[in-house]
Amino acid sequence: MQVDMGSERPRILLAASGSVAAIKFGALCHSFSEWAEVKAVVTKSSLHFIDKASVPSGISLYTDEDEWTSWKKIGDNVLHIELRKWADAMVVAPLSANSLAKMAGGLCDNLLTCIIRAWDFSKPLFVAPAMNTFMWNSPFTQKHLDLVGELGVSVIPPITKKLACGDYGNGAMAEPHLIDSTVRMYIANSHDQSTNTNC
Ligand code: PCO
Repeated sequence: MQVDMGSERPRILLAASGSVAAIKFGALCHSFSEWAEVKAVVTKSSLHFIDKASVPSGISLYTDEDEWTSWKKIGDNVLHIELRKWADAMVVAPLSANSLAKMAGGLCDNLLTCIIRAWDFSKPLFVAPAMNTFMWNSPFTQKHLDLVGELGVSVIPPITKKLACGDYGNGAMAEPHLIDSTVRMYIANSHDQSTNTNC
């Protein structure tokens, strides 16, 4: 059955941070662009793993460099604020251990974390963590997840499989189709609730 989300496609900001799972970012962009208007934000470390050619050509891809090359004088738009205003929802996939820690502490030292620091938490923010099992099982992780959970961030949990280093364990990013369907269903349900006046 087709999901009716109204005539306008939702505006989704897709972001990648520096985990090996960023190799799947292109696939994620393809999936989301089938039903949403997508803009992409990538960190410097994520670019180590992302093949830019895998991102559909219709999707604007923003990096830290774009933040300040687009600003010249007082009154000019600031990119992280413009993207925060533009998006109906944000999805960080993969979310690395480092970016999770920064999020939990409110640090903002790159385009991605500046958007999160300025985020309007009345809009959905999803994260799909990805890291080695030892990092996932570290007590830091639960503390950081609790902090971002209190802010209203939704976590799409990692899965157990073979990791980048050859270890087998929990910490692999959820599959792109699951991230896509989780976000899509959430947005379709929110749309249904806001348009259903009979109950
Ligand atoms: C370091 N980090 C990781 C990142 C999480 N791993 C994954 C998967 C990939 C292969 O399917 C790498 C995408 O294992 O999301 O492995 C580990 S030492």
